[in-house]
Amino acid sequence: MRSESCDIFCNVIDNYGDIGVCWRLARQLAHEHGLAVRLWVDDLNSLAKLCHEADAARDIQYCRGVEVRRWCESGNPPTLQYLSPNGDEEAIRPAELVIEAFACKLPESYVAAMAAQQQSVWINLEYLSAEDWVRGCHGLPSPHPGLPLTKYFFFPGFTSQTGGLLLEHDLLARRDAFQNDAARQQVFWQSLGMEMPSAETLKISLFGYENAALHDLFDTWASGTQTVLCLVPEGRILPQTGQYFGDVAPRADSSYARGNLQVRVLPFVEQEHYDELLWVCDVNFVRGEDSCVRAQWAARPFVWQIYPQHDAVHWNKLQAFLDMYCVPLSAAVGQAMQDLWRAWNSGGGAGQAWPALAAARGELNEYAQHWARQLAANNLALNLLDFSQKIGRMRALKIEGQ
Ligand code: TRH
Repeated sequence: MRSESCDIFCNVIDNYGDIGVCWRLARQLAHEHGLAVRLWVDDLNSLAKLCHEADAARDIQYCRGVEVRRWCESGNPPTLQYLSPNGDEEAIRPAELVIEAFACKLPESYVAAMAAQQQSVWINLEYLSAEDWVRGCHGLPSPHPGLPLTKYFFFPGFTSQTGGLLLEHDLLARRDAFQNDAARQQVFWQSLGMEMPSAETLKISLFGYENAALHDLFDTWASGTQTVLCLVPEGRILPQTGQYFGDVAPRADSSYARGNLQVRVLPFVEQEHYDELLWVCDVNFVRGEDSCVRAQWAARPFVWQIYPQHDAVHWNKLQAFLDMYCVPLSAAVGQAMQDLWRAWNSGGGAGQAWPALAAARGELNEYAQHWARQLAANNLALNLLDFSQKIGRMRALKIEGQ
């Protein structure tokens, strides 16, 4: 039997990737699979950026069919604040499926309740990586050192030996409908207060962290022969964007121009609407994890700024993805992609690497469609539910056999 209830625990470290993945998964499990989902978040302000109806001041609320709870521990020993929907303190009742996102470490009191009740399948949902070792670790058990409980590692990924990627059941159909509907695209541009750009304008979305490679890329776009419209969502790359145009206080709706480059700063939109930005653009610059996956579903050429880690291990992760993605591409196009991605992530040389990638857009476009179609068969939410069902069955057999 499939699980009917799910607790997802999310510890927001920084940025929007942790909560972005958890919020997307929570909505999908609730909407497409009918689970009663509780999302426990320690920083509700981050969720409110992705879902404007979320109220950072409330301990319990319902947003888009998901029960959202403040993850708060108090007392000695620290105990999860576990309230009934009307606000009364009550005993912890773990869900049938428990997802610990990105090894966020569940509250001890919650783990003790799982051990006592023996009703839950406990999954640690890991970060996405194309590295080889992932397939050997996906699905591995990790027995608790002191309690009769096992946690299972679940790795998202790009091959059938991994847990796949988050994909809403109708996303690709919605993307196609949007991309074939000029009137809807017009509405999108109007919502930004802009006219629909001409077909000759190269439209680029640019979501990124601080990046020393930006000005050099802007120089190339400004001095190029094609008009470039660059849409920059508010965020960490904004100060450098403004700086290029001499603006010390850039903000949503600021617009700039130099040579053939036009730049427009966009407000950070709700998570559901970010896809539309990717769908209207010809090339998408993305970062972290979730926006990178969405760019792959958008099936347009994209450039990934990976989340930088102190020990530089992110370079292995970046290279592993490039190695996997570029295999079927012609040598020249594969090289163009590798060069621009490495330049963009190393903080220099992106302007020089750009023309080769721009020239490769035809092949990259076609391949991006193929890549998305091929990945779509490996759906993370479905895999997660199948996996937890299998673990639940194994546990039931074990209990019966005792
Ligand atoms: O915000 P990020 O840099 O998150 C990162 C990574 O996930 C990284 O792996 C993690 O370790 C670190 O956080 C802590 O990038 P990411 O993953 O793309 O998440 C951004 C989310 O924001 C994604 O769900 C898309 C969403 N988004 C909107 O909802 N509206 C917007 O306007 C934009 C630009 C993004």
